[in-house]
Amino acid sequence: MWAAGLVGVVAALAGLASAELLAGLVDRWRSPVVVVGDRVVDLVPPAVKDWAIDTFGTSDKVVLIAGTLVIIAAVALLVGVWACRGRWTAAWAGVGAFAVAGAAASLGRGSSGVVEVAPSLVAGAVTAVVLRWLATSARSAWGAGDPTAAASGTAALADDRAVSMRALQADSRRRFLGVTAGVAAASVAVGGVGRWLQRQAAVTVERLKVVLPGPVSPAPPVPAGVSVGVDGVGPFITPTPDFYRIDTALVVPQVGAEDWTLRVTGRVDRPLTLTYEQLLARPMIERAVTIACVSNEVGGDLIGTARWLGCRLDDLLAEAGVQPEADQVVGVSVDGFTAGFPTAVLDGRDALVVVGMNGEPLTAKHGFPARLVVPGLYGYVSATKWLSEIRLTRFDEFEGYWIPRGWAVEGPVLTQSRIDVPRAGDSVAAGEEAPIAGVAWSMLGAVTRVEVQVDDGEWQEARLGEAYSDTTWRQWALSWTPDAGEHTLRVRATDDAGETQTSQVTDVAPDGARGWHTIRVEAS
Ligand SMILES: Nc1nc2c(c(=O)[nH]1)N[C@H]1C(S)=C(S)[C@@H](COP(=O)(O)O)O[C@H]1N2
Ligand SMILES: [Mo]
Repeated sequence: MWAAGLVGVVAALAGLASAELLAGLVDRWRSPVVVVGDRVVDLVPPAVKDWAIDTFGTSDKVVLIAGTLVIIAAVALLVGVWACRGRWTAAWAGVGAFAVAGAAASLGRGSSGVVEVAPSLVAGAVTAVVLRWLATSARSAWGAGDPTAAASGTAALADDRAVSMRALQADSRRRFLGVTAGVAAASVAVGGVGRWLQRQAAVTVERLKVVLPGPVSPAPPVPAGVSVGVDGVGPFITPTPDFYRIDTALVVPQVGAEDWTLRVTGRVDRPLTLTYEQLLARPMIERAVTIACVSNEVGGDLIGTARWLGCRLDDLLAEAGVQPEADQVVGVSVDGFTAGFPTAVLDGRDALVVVGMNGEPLTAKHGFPARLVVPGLYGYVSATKWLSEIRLTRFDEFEGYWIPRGWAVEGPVLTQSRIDVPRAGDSVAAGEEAPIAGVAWSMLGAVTRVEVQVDDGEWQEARLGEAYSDTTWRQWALSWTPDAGEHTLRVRATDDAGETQTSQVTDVAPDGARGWHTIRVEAS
């Protein structure tokens, strides 16, 4: 009996898993279990619905799906028994009824056409094939064509024949169990992948539906003059698809905005909870800000500039009422990551609870639905993505994620400059004019001078692109006519406080890389 039941349940599992996978792969296709659940919700009398909501509260959907699965499992048991007894007509009818029910349900509510029945029909077909296969294997393992009849048949057989028969059957039972376990495990894996893909798609669709409010204070337009017009020096605003991504997440968290909230907690007079809608309703400002990773090597590309849309963090915290003993603002992510910076950093600079990046809702990779961006600080102490909580605390009571792992408690972005053109190892034409160009940043002051040294010559002042703001990088370029041979190029920036970058190279840990970006090129 148990083997027959197992056959039915595992066959149903395989069918449902294939449907989940299809629903994950094709946006318009939906999981049969979910569509059936939807139809039940549509068809059930209001009184029953009210009772369900009263009894199960917000878990009513979970209960509904669980209930659907229990019914499927019960019928699957029965179908398995029929199949193992060779009552194929009944078995096929059972499988068919479910495929048809799923198909019919998928034609209901918001259907966009007849192809939507595909997951249910495929589920039915896969179930049928697996059922046939496992039932046949079970029948040969249990002999007498009927595993539901337990061992009575074999026990009746006398002497030697019975013994060898039993050995043979023990063997094929092991094989049956192995195959069944394999099919079950594969189904769970396939179904899991399908659910995961569906979740991704759901958040993508939700994100596409978001209409961002306009900013009460837009970012000043980017003048053409910010660009030095050299090919190979990136655009001043980094396109989102090219923007560096750094985080500890193995898979990008898919956070839906619908049931997401942002809480302001800890050492505040009035803890706050905002829904996504409430967050969007706050006055939004837009600012172009360059953000960088502390792990950016000298010359590295873990830096980018975007137009960030968000509400002011200082306003939000003022509303919550930061208590005087709080000295740290900690962003907490839904994935458990934390990053903290001094409350003193909120000195009027445009620290934002960001919802938009370059005119669109944040992408999942960059923190949808919301993240922090604090000009002047490395991401690891400030730029929490998939933000769920802003916690006011003290440095002597809380350390952000990277601090116990050996990184500095405070992470102001160091002044740096980078040569983008030519690239290290490039060969350039000797005797022809070629530009040397790149970007430089000083995140709270301004870059006032960039100098380039060719081999051991004099430092030459580069032409600077127009300054945009003191929280964005600045492009620079110098024209150069190389002699034939190998050359070493170096760059250094000076900020408005008169500080020139140190030549002393340091590792990225614990507080960011120092030193001059130096490359070698060949002119011939
Ligand atoms: N939830 C979460 N947020 C995070 C991180 C993380 O690991 N998890 N990494 C931070 C670091 S180290 C950096 S440099 C920035 C990078 O932001 P980006 O991926 O949007 O460029 O995100 C910050 N926010
Ligand atoms: Mo970082």
